[in-house]
Amino acid sequence: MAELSALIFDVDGTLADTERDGHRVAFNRAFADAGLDWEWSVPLYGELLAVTGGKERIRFYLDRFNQQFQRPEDLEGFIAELHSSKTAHYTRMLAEGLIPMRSGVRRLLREAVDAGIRLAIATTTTPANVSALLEHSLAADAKHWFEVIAAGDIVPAKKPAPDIYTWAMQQMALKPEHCVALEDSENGVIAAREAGIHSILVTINDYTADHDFNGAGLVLDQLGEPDAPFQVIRGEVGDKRYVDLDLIRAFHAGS
Ligand code: XBP
Ligand code: MG
Repeated sequence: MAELSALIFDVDGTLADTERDGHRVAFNRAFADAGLDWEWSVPLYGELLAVTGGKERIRFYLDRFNQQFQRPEDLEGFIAELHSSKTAHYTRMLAEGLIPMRSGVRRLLREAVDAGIRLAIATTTTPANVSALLEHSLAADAKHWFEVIAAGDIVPAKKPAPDIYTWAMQQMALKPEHCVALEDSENGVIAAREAGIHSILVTINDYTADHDFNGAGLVLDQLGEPDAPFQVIRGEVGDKRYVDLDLIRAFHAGS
């Protein structure tokens, strides 16, 4: 049986609930700054989340929901500028401490670090967003807990393409059977699975609760804490009430 060597974490929706009150608000602020009357409501943003990557999402919005917009000649440059303004807004919100980590995340990460389990991040979001989230919502030195931070445009094809997971595992010289992936969305599960990872643990959130998680062995509402247990949506947890390394090892061994 393959040994468990590493946990690979998605960021948005998994480490923290960043989308509705973070990314979405930052996009809207960037639009307002640019003099655009675009407003991404909570339900519209749910539809836009079908496409990962902020620049890709803006383009999807124009293609699908705002076809009447007069596109500038350099649409790519226009989107890139809007997106960099969005990143500035988003990282400022993180620096203000507005987005907490999800339940159980800090505890599990600390336990993994102490046990010598290797940690990585595989996300489609911009690297600056990951650094800001880790620093302001986790710990000043949290970036160093992770051996590899695979993020954003480091690979051209974003999730559900497997590339970001494949890249992270290559950097660590690790085979997929030694990894557990932690995700919150269908696109993330497809990406991890296509990269060859069999042990995929999902913690859902409001935007992803209805996704198809057939590719994941364990689906929970949250990692949980001793005084705030998880609810099991799919999978076997024995008598566990929150996710710790014991449970992750048992899950990995059985998948
Ligand atoms: C995250 C995303 C990202 C963020 C925005 O998906 O889709 O696009 O919403 O980030 P996942 P940027 O959790 O599957 O990695 O604007 O920096 O692209
Ligand atoms: Mg996610």
